[in-house]
Amino acid sequence: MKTVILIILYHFAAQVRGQLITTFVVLLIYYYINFTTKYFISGGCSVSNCKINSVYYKRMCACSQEAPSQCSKQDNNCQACVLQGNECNSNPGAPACCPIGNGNAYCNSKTMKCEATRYCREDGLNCPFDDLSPLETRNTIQIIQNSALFSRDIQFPIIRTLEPQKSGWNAGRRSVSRQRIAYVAVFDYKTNLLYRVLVNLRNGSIISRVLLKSALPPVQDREYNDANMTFSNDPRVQLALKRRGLDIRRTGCDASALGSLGWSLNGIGTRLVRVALSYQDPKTSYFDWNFIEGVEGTIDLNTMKMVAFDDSEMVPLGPPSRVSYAALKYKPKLKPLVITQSQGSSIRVRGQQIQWYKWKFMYSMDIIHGLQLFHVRYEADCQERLVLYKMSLSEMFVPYGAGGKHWRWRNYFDAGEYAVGSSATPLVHGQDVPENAILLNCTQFSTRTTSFKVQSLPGCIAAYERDTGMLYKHTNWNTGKTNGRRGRQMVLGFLSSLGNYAYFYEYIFHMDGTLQVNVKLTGTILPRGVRYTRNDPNCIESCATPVEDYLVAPPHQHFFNYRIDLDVDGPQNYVARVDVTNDPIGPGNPDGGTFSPKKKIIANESSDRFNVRQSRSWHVINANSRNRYRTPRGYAIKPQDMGYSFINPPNPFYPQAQFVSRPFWVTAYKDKEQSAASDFPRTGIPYQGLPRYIRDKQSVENADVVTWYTFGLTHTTRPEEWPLMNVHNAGFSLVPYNFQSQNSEVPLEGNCR
Ligand SMILES: [Cu+2]
Repeated sequence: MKTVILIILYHFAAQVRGQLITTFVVLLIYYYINFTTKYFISGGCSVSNCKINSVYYKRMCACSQEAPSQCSKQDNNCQACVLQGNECNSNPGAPACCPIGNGNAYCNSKTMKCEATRYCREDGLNCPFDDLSPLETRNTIQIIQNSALFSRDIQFPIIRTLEPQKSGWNAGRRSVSRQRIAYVAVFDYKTNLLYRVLVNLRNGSIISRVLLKSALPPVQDREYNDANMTFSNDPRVQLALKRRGLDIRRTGCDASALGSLGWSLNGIGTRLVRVALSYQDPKTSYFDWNFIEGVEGTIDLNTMKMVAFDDSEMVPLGPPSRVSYAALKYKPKLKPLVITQSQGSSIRVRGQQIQWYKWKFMYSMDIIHGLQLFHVRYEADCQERLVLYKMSLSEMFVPYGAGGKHWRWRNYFDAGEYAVGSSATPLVHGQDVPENAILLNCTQFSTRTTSFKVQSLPGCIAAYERDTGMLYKHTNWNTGKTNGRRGRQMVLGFLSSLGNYAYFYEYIFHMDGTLQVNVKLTGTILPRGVRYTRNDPNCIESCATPVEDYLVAPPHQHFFNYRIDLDVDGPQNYVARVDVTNDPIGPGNPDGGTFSPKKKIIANESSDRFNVRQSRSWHVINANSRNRYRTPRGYAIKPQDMGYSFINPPNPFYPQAQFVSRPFWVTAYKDKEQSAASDFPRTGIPYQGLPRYIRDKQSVENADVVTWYTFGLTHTTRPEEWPLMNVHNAGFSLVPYNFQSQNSEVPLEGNCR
């Protein structure tokens, strides 16, 4: 057929143009036909012959899975796997060749042996991924303080367990599986230098001390306090308040990290915070972000001196807050709704391991990234299979859309600059989480003073089951008989209270293998003082949403980037973009009404855009593990809240917030690549994090791949969100796609359950 098209095209083109151009055009068209035909057909090549021309098609090539086989690189033919014991593929570069029915097996490229993917011990003990206990944290601090490697004036912006090297862990290296190492970021005030220090907690020794060049740490609690003191003690501030007739004893300071704006103002290496003032109503116990507009200072944290001060606008104060924190008495008009589990919870917690229904995983609480999941497995096709090696929030970015010199700098990197995990607050039964929630503790340390307070924070994480209504329902039209089932989910979450906002970060485990990420946003929106009153018609045009007299709420965005290390039934995966498009009109589709999903394999490290029109999603697939229909098992990343960034050049935050420019990124796995905007977003060097990770465009085919996904909310504020804001939800889902062979929730004869 293609040859016929080729001859017709050649004949037609030769009438129009010269022979050389004709040959070129026809070859181009021929290649296109050849390429697209193979490119868009999913399902793989012949079971006996994988010889093909297109490099893209080769990637889709799959040999028969009835008997273990692989695509030979020498002759591009499918050849049977010669499995001697647990030996795997001996043909480097070709797909791993581990026995079928052992979905958790993978080919160790060093030993060339099929090995079972490793998890932490089922008893939940002695896991090198476990968080540091309060005692271990105190010991770590003491070992570093006693080492004489630093000056006496040091801070510990990050203390966490050093995550085992993935390849070493998967290979079962004894030294890795037994390790207990603390990772510490040590900031030396005297030298203004940041170090990465590794401490061996088994023998109390320091393993290494590495200078993190050009990196700057997140602002510490102690520094916020000191900056606020510097600001409020400055005579210029006191004069500014006097000018406004305000009592300094009723003001509160609010210091914010300046991030990239800091170094664009004063050069790389500068650590600046900007301090604004809020007025505290004497009748209530809290000042509720009632900003005193027009008074603002910039403090250099290294010298603790005010390097810039502004006292310009005179703006009326908003009215006193009507929220009383002391007397929050709410008498519901509704009858009680009590959640009980008379036979106890179905959730099993052992150490940091959790098991619920068909799910097994471990969690950890990181000071920067918050709640993290490791080694997530789900029982599919009667077998426990790996889904994720790790998933965590990697970075969060909140840019404000308000102009003016006192507002245009407002943007927040909540993970890298404010440490999401450090702001975890205890959860309350019956308020934050239901009565049946299991509350878990975590280690928290504070640096509000020079003495480090390490404690076990009770009720820091919650795990609970909840009813989700109908799971499925069907009525037989002829007999009238019905079949249906009730749905349930397990939620694992923690609450981060950061400034005016509170975020409840949730992982929601569905019965069917879906793993949903959801963030509940609540708290109070940041108000801006303006000259106009709520009833002034000018306000609608010239300022943001009025929420009180002389107060408006500017629009802003919340972006959340998750690092998703999917290991779908093993670490060797590939990634495909899936778009739904119309099929070409032809004999089987004469009226053009057919449409179907089309896969395009992502060959190299890269980023991708949303495409709502084509219902774009991204699939992570294991070509070597197949369901009953020989379809490769996979998981889909399904977008839900698609926020488009308004941060463009020449905005100074653009180079550092690159991860919000595109929602989806793919990288080849590297232990050190954990944060979308780099480990230390205050570094001052632009285009770090994801743009840097993908720079060498490494191949991500049949490899250990990592996906990064950003979802966002564009928050155009409403008066209904004032003075406190009801929860907004935002997130995305990981959905099993050919991971199972059927709906395993429907009880069927012959099923394993
Ligand atoms: Cu918001």
